[in-house]
Amino acid sequence: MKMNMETQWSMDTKIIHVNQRPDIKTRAISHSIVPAVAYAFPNVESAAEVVSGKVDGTYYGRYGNPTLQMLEMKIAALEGGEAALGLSSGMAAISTAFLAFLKTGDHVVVTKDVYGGTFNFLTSLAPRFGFDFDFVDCTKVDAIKDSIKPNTRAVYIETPSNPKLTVLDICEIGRLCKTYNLPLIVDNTFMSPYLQNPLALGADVVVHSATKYINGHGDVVAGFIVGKKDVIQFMRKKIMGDLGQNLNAWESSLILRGLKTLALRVGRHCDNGQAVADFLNVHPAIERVYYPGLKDHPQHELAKKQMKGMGGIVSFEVKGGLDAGKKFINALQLAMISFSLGDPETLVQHPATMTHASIPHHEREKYGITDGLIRLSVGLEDAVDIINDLEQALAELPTHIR
Ligand code: LCS
Repeated sequence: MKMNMETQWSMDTKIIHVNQRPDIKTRAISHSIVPAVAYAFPNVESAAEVVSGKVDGTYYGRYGNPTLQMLEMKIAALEGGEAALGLSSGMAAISTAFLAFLKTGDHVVVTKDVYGGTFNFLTSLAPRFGFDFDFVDCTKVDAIKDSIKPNTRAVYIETPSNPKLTVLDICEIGRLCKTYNLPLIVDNTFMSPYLQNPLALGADVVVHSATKYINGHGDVVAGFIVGKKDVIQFMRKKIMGDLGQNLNAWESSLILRGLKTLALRVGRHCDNGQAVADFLNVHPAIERVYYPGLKDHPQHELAKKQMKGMGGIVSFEVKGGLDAGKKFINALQLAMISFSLGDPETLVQHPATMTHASIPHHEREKYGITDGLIRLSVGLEDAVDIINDLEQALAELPTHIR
């Protein structure tokens, strides 16, 4: 009997081929876009089977479409999960994951290093839905243990974190969660499924902003949740479907196209990220650099164990604080001042006034998001050009700090 080669495919091959076959009718190799909202059934019984989830299929655009379905199957396979749910944004994925596990009176432990939008959701919306949360230093597993209450229903982490690149031990936190029977939810946006697979390390649910590396071209806002089939089905039917945060076929198609080059893009992001971090780390005008690929990063050894590469995000502080930081950012010529990350273009931003501005100043300081912190999403350009741009902008700073 012939061996099934698919089970032996490497990640690079899977990214291109997994769960994606030529169209049966047209033999087209690239996916087709099916924007239909409604689907016809041969009889009432078969419609009921699809609606109830007994049989896989599409029946109404708010719950999915065939183009998205192909993409969901790919994302599930790349993350090593049973099923995936595509949604209209990363925040839709994150809020759906919280709402699926938490109801009035419940509590969730959340890493203190989270994306500003996640912080915002918890601090502004969670109280209105009646569930409680604690932001905890999840680099210390004992701190997580101490914060678990009788009404705790989930643990939520982001690793590496935005924007400080704190790396958390998914295996260790996963083990703790198992002993307390709590689901562990991991935001894997900074890594993409190419560099880290939290489910294999002991997490129960993975969330992504696909707006970033998964699509990778800065032209789609989207999110994914990956986990067990019954959990994903509940989220699709009872949360996403009711809130109406579906992802349409056009955008699914763009992501399917962007995804094909994930391995190549992420590999280049990692190479460029390391080159930029190495350059900044020894530059006299730089106070400190946050990048897991640097030997002096506090979780460098863990990062090497848990991640296939160090990613393309480098955060740092220039000497001279806020004023010098702003002067430096404004002097950049290639890097563009922008909110997003994971795009082909190198993007720079100032978390205290941009992505994390919704977090009050005293809270930001507590989490190490200082006013002088700068985040660079290192793009796909030639590393030499990126570094030359940084160098010329640093040369604009007053001589006493460089
Ligand atoms: N998770 C992480 C780690 C993120 O960085 C973001 C967005 C999200 C979730 C939310 O995804 P979205 O809804 O935007 O698809 N991060 C952004 C950032 O750092 N700048 O602008 C958006």
